[in-house]
Parts: sequence; structure tokens; C-alpha cells
Amino acid sequence: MTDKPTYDDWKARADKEVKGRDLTWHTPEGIEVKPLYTSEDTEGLDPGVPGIAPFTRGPYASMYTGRPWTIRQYAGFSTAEESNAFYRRNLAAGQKGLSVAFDLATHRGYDSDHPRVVGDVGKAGVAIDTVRDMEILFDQIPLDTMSVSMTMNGAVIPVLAFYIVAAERQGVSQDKLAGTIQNDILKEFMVRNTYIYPPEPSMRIVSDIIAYTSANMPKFNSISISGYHMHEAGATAVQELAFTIADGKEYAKRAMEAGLDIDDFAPRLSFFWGIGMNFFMEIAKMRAARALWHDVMTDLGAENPKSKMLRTHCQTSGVSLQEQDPYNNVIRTTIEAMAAVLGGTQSLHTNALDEAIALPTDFSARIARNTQLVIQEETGITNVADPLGGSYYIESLTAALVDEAKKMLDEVEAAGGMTEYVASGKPKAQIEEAAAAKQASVDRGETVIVGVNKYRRDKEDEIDTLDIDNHAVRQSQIARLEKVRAGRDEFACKAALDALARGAAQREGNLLELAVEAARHDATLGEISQAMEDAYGRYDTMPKPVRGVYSEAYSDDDRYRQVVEGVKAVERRLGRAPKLMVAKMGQDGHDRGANVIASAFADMGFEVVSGPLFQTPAETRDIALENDVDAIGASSLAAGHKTLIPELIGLLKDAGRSDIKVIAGGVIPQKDYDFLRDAGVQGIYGPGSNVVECAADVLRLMGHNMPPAGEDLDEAAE
Ligand code: MLC
Ligand code: 5AD
Repeated sequence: MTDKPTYDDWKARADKEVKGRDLTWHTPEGIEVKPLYTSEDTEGLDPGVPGIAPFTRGPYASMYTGRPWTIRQYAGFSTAEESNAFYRRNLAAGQKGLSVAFDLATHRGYDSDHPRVVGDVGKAGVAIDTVRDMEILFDQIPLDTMSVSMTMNGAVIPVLAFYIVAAERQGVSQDKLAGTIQNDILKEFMVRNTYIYPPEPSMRIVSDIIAYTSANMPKFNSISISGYHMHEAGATAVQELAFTIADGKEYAKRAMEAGLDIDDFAPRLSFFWGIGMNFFMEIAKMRAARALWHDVMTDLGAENPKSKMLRTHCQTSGVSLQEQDPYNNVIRTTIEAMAAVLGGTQSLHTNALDEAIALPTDFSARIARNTQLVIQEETGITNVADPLGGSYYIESLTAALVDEAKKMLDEVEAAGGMTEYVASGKPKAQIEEAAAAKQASVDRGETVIVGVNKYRRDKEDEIDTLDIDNHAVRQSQIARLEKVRAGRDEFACKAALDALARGAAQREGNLLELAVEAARHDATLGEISQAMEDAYGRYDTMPKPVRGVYSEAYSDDDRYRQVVEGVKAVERRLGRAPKLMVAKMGQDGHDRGANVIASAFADMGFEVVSGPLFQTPAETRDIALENDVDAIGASSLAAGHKTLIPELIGLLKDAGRSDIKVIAGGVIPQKDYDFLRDAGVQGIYGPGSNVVECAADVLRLMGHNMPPAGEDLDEAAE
């Protein structure tokens, strides 16, 4: 009998084949992935079985063999009527649960008639101002049987109150409501940015909701602790894992400090992961998360196994999808959906192929939904629980992620817990560094994106995308708001709002309970938010872009050096560095793109002024004039570009400063380019733009002609 071949035996063979080339892969999380895994890697690693602690292999014993994951497509746009019709079409076509996307005005606690949100109403989600809107949103959808997730964090109190009261008006009592509210404010301060109040009162809101739902809504998940947005902001798998588990621990500790028994609320804490293209890493991440959560909850004293059992929703990655060659996005989403399922998700959203440009159309939503239906019903994947369990690679990657995340969790603990750590700005900065490094790696072609930085087509196909008439939505919302205000008992409504304001100011009562009362009297979302804002104030932060990531990644790159030289030439001419303001107008808080641009341009020698989030065009103009900038880069990811950017250009003109160049970047459909150019926008940089080329272009706008990409430095110097 011959001896069993070892890893070393294999390595000797492989080395010969590749002539000694090092085949180790260093992942962005700093994990070394070997070219082969064997039983030697899993000695001592036993992940157990699904449904039994530590749940590494899945929360339920039978997993999909008993019940498949919930096909839960996140959606919402325009008015409640239109979103309701969209939901009902989707449910008829095989979707199983609902997931509501609210518009940006709603997220930030403003009624649709508020002057700050003129460009935001009905964009990126559905506009909800009153219980009446919520009733329309769920018209003919039975809330006692349909599980509904609502992605709301900032204005979480009024939105959940509206949902409870809308159900009441449907004849469904709150104890029957099954669903989830996102209610995860810590990650808003880190990456998603739709907070309203400062961190401390925001944390009180989270625990008041946990207290209220655990007492009154036994089937409702009080929170969806989300790594997804960190992932989208550029976090590595280890960062996403560690910061999310740390967030969960922080919420549990706060609820316990508020007097709740851990086993009374922990079974209804749920999670949410982003699933990107690093296939096996994503599967391992989900398994590692379950093992970590089990340990964290055990340490906190939980006894009920359900308290230690991590259940999760997943969404395929938005940032992994591209504007160029968009049908490739169907392939990407399929692969990511497979990772989510092989990782054992309970609920899943698959993105639509037009993600990089607009919200889904009926067509693109159908393909996205069918991706899940095909996996569920055609592949046999659901017939075995955790089919990858025992894979040498998966098990050792899972263990490596647990170890790495534990180190980061210890750091958070040493800093005094996640609220403190978030307040220090460290996790945000770490994620932004990872994001800038990733962008640099894409720009340099080290990370391949098919159809974007490799195999790019000469001419792109046009695809139909959804356009929302934001003006019409706003008009119809305003009309309904007026009707609701005219029809309510003003005295009772005011009394309920006053009680809420007192509860907020004096730390008395439960804020959700008080808001439910106000909602029963038809108080609006803006009024309920304002009642709490009076006590807490509105929270502002200034972006602080990271430095040095681009210059390091590009230290040996000729084109980069050319651009840096160009910046210096402009500097010599002007007697100061060229100045770019990076502006985020409207209520859209997606700032990964803006931060990457700010950080890269600063590295290339520009003076960068980063405007605060949520500006009006007039505020942007003021900052631009104060700082006497040469150009303004408006970053737009949520469809406000057609209103906000032209308004800014008009204001600059009125101020006699049409010399300030306005450029635009982000999620902007090609079909809007002409409109923006006619409005005076001088450069438009959609998804997939190369940041260094973008800087070269900005120099050109400033009258400094760069040689085209590809010419070397010597030619350029001639
Ligand atoms: C499940 N069940 C089983 C079973 N599997 N029973 C027997 N055998 C099995 N194999 C039971 C469960 O116990 C449960 O009942 C019921 O079936 C439903 O299963 P679930 O696992 O709870 O699934 P679901 O209801 O879909 O809940 C999934 C969840 C939840 C726990 C992850 O929190 C959720 O739906 N989250 C969605 C979050 C979401 O959509 N977010 C969108 C964010 S978009 P029981 O009685 O035990 O409840 C976003 C983007 C942005 O954030 O930035 O805007
Ligand atoms: N409808 C559908 N999907 C949406 N997303 C965000 N808003 C909506 C909406 N209104 C998805 C996108 C985005 C992620 C945050 O959620 O995929 O990348």
C-alpha cells in the first residue's frame, strides 16, 4: 500500500508545473489563500451540524430541505400607489416576502413638502408622510400573513408607528405582525449616513424599539444588524464581520442596561450581509458570523439557543455591478446569489441588472427575481443542508475569518465598545482606506472587471431604465398631506405630539409607544421627527477623507506621475494648488464615491474641499465661493442630479462665478448626459470611470492639456 500523498507531495508536483511561481493569493483582508487545501488544514476543525450550537452550518436543522429561503426583493419608488402595484405584481410572480425602500426625504425625517427635500421626494424609494400613505402601500396585502421588512433607521420611530397603525386600520393587531425593521443606527454613523439625531439619543431609540417589540410584537424582528452597507462602502470581509457582530453586541448590551432580559429580545435580533464576488470568502463569512455570534451571546449570558442562533438576510452587491456591458450583471448576481445560498441565508434580495444606473424596471426586476426562482426550483441545491460543510477550503477559511474578526472585536472592546469606537471615527476611516485601495486596484487593472477595465466594448448597448417624475410625486404627496392635516383632530394630534416631545426630553416612557399614539391621530412623519429633534437636535458630521492610499498604490505608475506633474504645472501658473470642492447635495448619504474622489485628488496634489453631507445647492454655492474653488464635483447616487446640479449652476451664474467648473459623478444614466451638458455640466463621470483619468480631465478643464493616456512621460515633456 502506498502512503497517502501529503500537501508537500502535491506542492513538489505543482512547483514543477508552474516552475516555482508562488501561487499564494493574498486577499484584501490579509488572509493568505493557498492554492490547495487538504485534510491537513481541517484537523481539529469540526463545524458540527446545522440547527445545533454553534450553528456554523446554519440556524435551522433542516435548512432549505424543510423550507427554502424567503425571496424578498427590496423595492420602492415614487408614490405609495405605484409601489403597492409593483409589490402585488411581484408577489403574483413568485416573490415571497416584502421589503420596503423609502425615499430619502422619509429616511431623514422630512415631510414631502419640506423645502430641503425638493429634489429627493419619490427618489430611491417610496415617499411616506402619514399613516394614510402606509395604508395605500399595503392595500390588499394582508399584514397578518405577509412578512414585511422595512429599511428604516433615521426616521424609524414614525415609520414603525405608521406600520403598526396601518395594520390596525386593516384589522390586524400588532401581535400578529411578522417582519423586520432595520433599526441599525451604528452603521449609519459609519457608512450609510441616514441618521437624524446624535449617537446617544439614537441609541435610546434603538433600545426603545427593542423593548416595545419584545413586549408587543413577538413575531417581529426588532433590528437588522447590517454589514451590507459596510461591504458596499468598501469594507473587507473581516471588517464587515467584526464591526457588524460588534454592533450587535452593543445593541444587546444597551437593551440589557435598559432592564430587558437577554433571552426576551435576542431571539428577534437579525442580521444582514452584503454578498460580493469573492465567492468562497462570502460563504465562509456567513458561517464565521454564526459561530462568532453564538460565542458573543453566550458570553453575554444568553441561555435560550434561539438567542445564539444568527438568522440573516443577504443582498447581492450593488457596487459589484457595472454600467458597462450591463448584461454581465445578471451573471454576477447569479454567482453572488449562489454564495448567499451556499452560505445559508434565510432571506435574499438579488439586484437588478440596471443597478448601476437606475432603480429596477419590471423587466430587470423579473430577471432578478427569476435568478432566485431558478436556483430554488431547478438546481437541486436546496436538497441538502449546508452542502459545502466539510470542504477543506471552506472550513479553514471560516476558521481564519473567525480568528481575524476576533482580533478586531478585541480592539473594539478595548476601545470601550462599538458606540465609542464609532464615535472615534476609526472604523469609518478603516473602511474608507479599504475602499480607496480597492478602487486603486481596479484602476490599475489588478482587480479585473470584465467589460470595464478588461474586454471593454467599443460601443455600449442602450438599455431601458426607469425614470421618476420627482415633481409629480411631490405634488401628489403635498396634496395628500394637506388632506390628512385638514381631516384630523388637531387638538388630539397636538397633545400626542407634545407627549412625545416630553418623553424625548425627559427620558420618560417609550418613544415608539408615544409615536404610535401620535400616528393614530394622524401626525405626520415630519412632525413626529421634529418632536424628537426639538429635544435632541440634528446631527452633522464633516467628511475627513483618508490620505496616501492612492499615492502608495500608484508609486510606480507613469500616468499617475504625469497627472501629478500636471497639477504642479497648474500650481505654478496659479501660484496655488488647483482647488476642487467635492459636493454632496440632497438627502442622499452615499459617500463612498465622494470620499474616494476626495482622497485620490488630494493625493495627486489638488487642494480638496469636502462639503458636508445633505447640502442644498445654495449651501454648496456658499462653501464654493468662500473657498474660492476652481471646480465643483457633484457626487450623485440617488437620482437628484437633474434637479440639484442645474440649480447649483444657476446659482453660480447669478453670483457672477460661471468660471467655476461644475462636473458630476456617480449614478447618472447616459440618457441624462445631454440634459446635464445643456445645463452647463462640463464633465460627467459615471460608474467605471478611472479616477486618475478623471483628474487628467479636470486639469484639461482648467486649461492644462494633458497628453492622452498611454503616452509616456518623455513624449509628454517634449
Ligand atoms: C424557516 N423556518 C423554518 C425553516 N426555515 N421552519 C422549519 N424548518 C425550516 N427549515 C421558519 C422560521 O422559524 C420562521 O418562523 C419562518 O419559517 C420564516 O423563516 P425566517 O428564517 O425567519 O425567514 P424570514 O421570515 O424571511 O426572516 C428572515 C430574517 C428577517 C430573520 C433575516 O430579519 C428578514 O426578513 N430580514 C430582511 C431584511 C431586509 O429585507 N432588508 C433589506 C435591506 S436593503 P418563526 O415563527 O420562527 O418566525 C438595504 C439597502 C439600503 O438596507 O441601504 O437601502
Ligand atoms: N428599489 C430596489 N432596489 C433598491 N436598492 C436601493 N434602493 C432600491 C429601491 N428603491 C438596492 C440597490 C442598492 C442597494 C442599497 O439596495 O441594489 O445598491
